[in-house]
Amino acid sequence: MTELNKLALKILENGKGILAADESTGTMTKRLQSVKIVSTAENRILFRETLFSSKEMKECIGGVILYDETIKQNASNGKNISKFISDIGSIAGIKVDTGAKQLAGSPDEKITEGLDGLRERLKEYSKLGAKFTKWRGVYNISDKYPSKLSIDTNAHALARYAALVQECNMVPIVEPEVLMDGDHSADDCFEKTSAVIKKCFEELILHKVDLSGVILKPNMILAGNDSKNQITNEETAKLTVKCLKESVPNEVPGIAFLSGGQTELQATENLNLINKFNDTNFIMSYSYGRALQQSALKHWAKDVKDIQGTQKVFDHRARMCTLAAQGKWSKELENN
Ligand code: 5MM
Repeated sequence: MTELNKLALKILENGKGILAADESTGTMTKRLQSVKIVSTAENRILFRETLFSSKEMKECIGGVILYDETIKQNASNGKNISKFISDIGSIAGIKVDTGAKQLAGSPDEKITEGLDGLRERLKEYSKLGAKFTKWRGVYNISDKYPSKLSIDTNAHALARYAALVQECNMVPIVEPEVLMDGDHSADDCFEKTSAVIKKCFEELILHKVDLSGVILKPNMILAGNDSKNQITNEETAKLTVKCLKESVPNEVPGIAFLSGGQTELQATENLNLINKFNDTNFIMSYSYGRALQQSALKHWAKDVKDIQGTQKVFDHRARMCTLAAQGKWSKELENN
């Protein structure tokens, strides 16, 4: 067992998942403005520290993905944020891509940037305490998309990223996100997500990435938001497991889903069903942003001094997701 494999397993052990708190300043500003909070560096760290110091962090959250600004900030007790997180018993990670930009040659699609200077930035993040990293490729679905160009270029970038990250002894989270936007069917989502994931692994292998030291962060298989033909949660779970079983090499230790705009409840229920149907060796857990933070953010925005109340809301979400990652969640537990 390699050190990277041990680390990947540790992040996802015992139903633990990942808190994706890596919103770039632009995204975080949108989130804060939606609840009428001014987006200052102080407010951003205040909300995040409120979550990071919650009770369930220790037992439910194996890793926290940070953004460049956050990993350079201190908690209110003066500790560097990575140290603050590791003292709680979780592990700090860092988003290292610099965002999805217009793809030359196919301007309606995106290519994720950030490879230039990455080796040096990784060394800096490692010194700041990061043990794992994240890079997100984004794909949209329509009749002609994702194009071969988008699938190939994003897979290439993800593989170059992952190879550099492992060279720096950190675990790369590989996140190919096929978006929910549109009126496509679940079958389209299945077919296109499968093609995207297969190409990612083809490139990861070509770039000699140790697959046992990688965490995959995919979307679940869902019909598009605007589709009239929505599928049941059971169907989502079965199709998601089938897609991953067919597309992900066995060496990969763990899969941590993104929530992608699902409600907190839907993301939890689907993860629970996925684990009930999971007949693979992969750990199937979560790496949620919105599905872990939404309710807590709304609560906090009503009274930013109500730290305990906000933490209670977050703790419940984290506990429910961890139960779902073990197939032990139920509506009764959710409502108690
Ligand atoms: C938390 O949001 C992350 C990125 O934000 P930017 O677009 O500002 O870079 C995002 O990558 C996130 O980690 C994943 O999409 C999962 O988040 P959700 O909310 O979909 O679970």
